[in-house]
Amino acid sequence: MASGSENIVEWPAGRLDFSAGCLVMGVLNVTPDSFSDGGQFFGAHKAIAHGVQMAADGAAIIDVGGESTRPGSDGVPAAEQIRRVVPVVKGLCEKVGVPVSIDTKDFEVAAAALDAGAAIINDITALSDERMGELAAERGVPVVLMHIQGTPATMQAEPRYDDVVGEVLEFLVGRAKRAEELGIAKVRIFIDPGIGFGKTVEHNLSLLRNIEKFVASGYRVLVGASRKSFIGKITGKEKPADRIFGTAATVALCAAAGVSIVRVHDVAEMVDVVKTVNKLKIQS
Ligand code: HH2
Repeated sequence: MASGSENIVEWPAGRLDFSAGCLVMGVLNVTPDSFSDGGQFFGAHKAIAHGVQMAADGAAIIDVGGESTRPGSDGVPAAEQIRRVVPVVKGLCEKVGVPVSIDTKDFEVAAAALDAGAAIINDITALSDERMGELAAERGVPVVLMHIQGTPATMQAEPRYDDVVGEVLEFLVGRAKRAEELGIAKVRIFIDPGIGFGKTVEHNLSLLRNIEKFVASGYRVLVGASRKSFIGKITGKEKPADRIFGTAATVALCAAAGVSIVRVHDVAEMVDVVKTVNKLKIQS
């Protein structure tokens, strides 16, 4: 494990300390239709209260999104995402001491969220709109670059790879290098294999089994497997909220493998998992 200052990522609007190991990012979907918690936090008041609770439960980042990207979803116009997320980002930034990230593929939404106080951009299309990268470079904020095959509307129709691990890793390292060219410091780049985004159950399992290869890339890694359908397929749990123990298994595996951030819905439970695995790992 890296030591000293390598474990601190600092930028004008925030700071993350990885010296204990993996950190937890709490999911805050301000949407009526997200796959696991759609409608539960749709409304600024409820959303802010949930974000405050997740921070109190130990989340190191709160990830706010105004558009569901579940399989088959069509997308939400930028103006509507802005209407949903900006009051929540503003309210949360006043109330919590941890960085807020904005989960969007849309440049206008990212810009509005950063103006409202967000401090990280989480882009499921890995800067497919390069204005997003320029914005991150200009503001000095970290970015999460995620892999997706296709678009949410079509991605689960027929995902295909010759070598899922090799192809996803090559894509992400390519996008990370491009982000560096756009002026984003390497320490502020997180790569994410995009569990469930254009992947079969077997593809997801291969990516998780080989997550060390992503960690070995030299970029920090984020994984979002929380409550996803492959866990339901393995455990027989149809309701996403019943997939907590399955999620915990993926979180433990990722934390043990050196993943820097796990993106989860059940923050209090996963903070316990991460804290325990971080302690079990031999620190050097
Ligand atoms: N997964 C989802 C959304 N954003 N971002 C990253 N970086 N990695 C992920 O795995 C990821 C993500 C999907 O989960 P959720 O936000 O709960 O669902 P929905 O897209 O239906 O809102």
